[in-house]
Amino acid sequence: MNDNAGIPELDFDPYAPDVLTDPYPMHHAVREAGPIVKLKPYPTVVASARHEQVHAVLNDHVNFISGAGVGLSNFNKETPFRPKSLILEADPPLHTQTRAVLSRILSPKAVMQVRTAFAAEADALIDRCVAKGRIDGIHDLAQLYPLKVFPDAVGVGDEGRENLLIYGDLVFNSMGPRNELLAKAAARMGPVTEWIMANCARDRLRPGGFGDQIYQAADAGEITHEQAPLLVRSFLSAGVDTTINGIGNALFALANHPGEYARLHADPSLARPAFEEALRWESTAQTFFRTAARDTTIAGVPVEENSKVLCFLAAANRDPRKWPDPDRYDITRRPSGHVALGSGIHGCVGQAVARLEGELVLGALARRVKAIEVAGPPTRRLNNTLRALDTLPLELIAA
Ligand code: OVV
Repeated sequence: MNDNAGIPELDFDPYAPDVLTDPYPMHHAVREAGPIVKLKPYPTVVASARHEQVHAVLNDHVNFISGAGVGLSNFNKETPFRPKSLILEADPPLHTQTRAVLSRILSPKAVMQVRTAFAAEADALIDRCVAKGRIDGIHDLAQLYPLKVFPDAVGVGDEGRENLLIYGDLVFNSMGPRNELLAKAAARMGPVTEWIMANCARDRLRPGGFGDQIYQAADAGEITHEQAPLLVRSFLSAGVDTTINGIGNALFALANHPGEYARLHADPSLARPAFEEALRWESTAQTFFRTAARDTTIAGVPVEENSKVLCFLAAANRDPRKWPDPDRYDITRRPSGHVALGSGIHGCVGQAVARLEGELVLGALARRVKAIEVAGPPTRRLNNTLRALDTLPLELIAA
């Protein structure tokens, strides 16, 4: 027994560069130590890497709130690095209102409307990649696609879109500690935040796009006009870096599992489940936090009010208690219940768009490319929250 009511205490720093480079040994150790653990470098945090507890925390928004931040920082004690997101870092009743608007704009039915345009871009981009043969999977494919189709759908102009990459990197780094990664991301920020906020204004957004539809919801009185730009900011924060890395990680999975790629090529209708399994196997958003709103328990273990609760999404997605042979990338697994897109009232509101992008890129690839070969060692872009590649050299063998 110890001071922490018997909670195992481990000496891992999830944000240390070697752990970010290869988080899987830490995931294993945290998962096997117990349903919840403490981490020595972060005494005010309790963490879980098991599916059951991560799922339970995400589905209890009364005890485990988001309004005090969904990163390491506790907004009850520290000032948020930017005005709080009105959906991500909000609780009911505010969250209920804003979520209803974004949820309608990004609904499966609404997303059907952009499918034709998104499919044409995927086909054109894959054609260009096949023509090259040797590509960098990140710069030539995973980055270009979301950076084209998503801002187009939101209705953002063509100029300066690279700012979205810098901003996304910053937002997701800001959910970790004030380490060197955050300092480096913040140093690049200067004009980027201004560019982002300028592009949230109504007169910059194409009429009818996702962004403009937020202002239409304000016209209809569902939200206020003051809230509208911050909700557009959520699109620009969460809509690009996430899908880029989802697609990049899926390419990494397929390139390293030629047998699975062969199955995808033989049956391109497996594109969607192959993307889904990549989300489980190499989860883009590795972690999210909640904050205990009161003294409560997780798995019967007391958790003190105002504790930050670290949910290791990526580890839950490989918990052997939930998944048979969890480290295996299997495109026909159909991993329903994975938490790569969260779960509960805060579950990814853009998931229909994210899945569409993944499906269309992998589908276009499956139809035109017979095999993907790893053409060199990939390099990682370390981020406090995202599992991200910087480069992924690939050779595409045309069908
Ligand atoms: C899911 C997510 C990630 C980052 C930012 C936001 C949301 C936001 O609402 O700004």
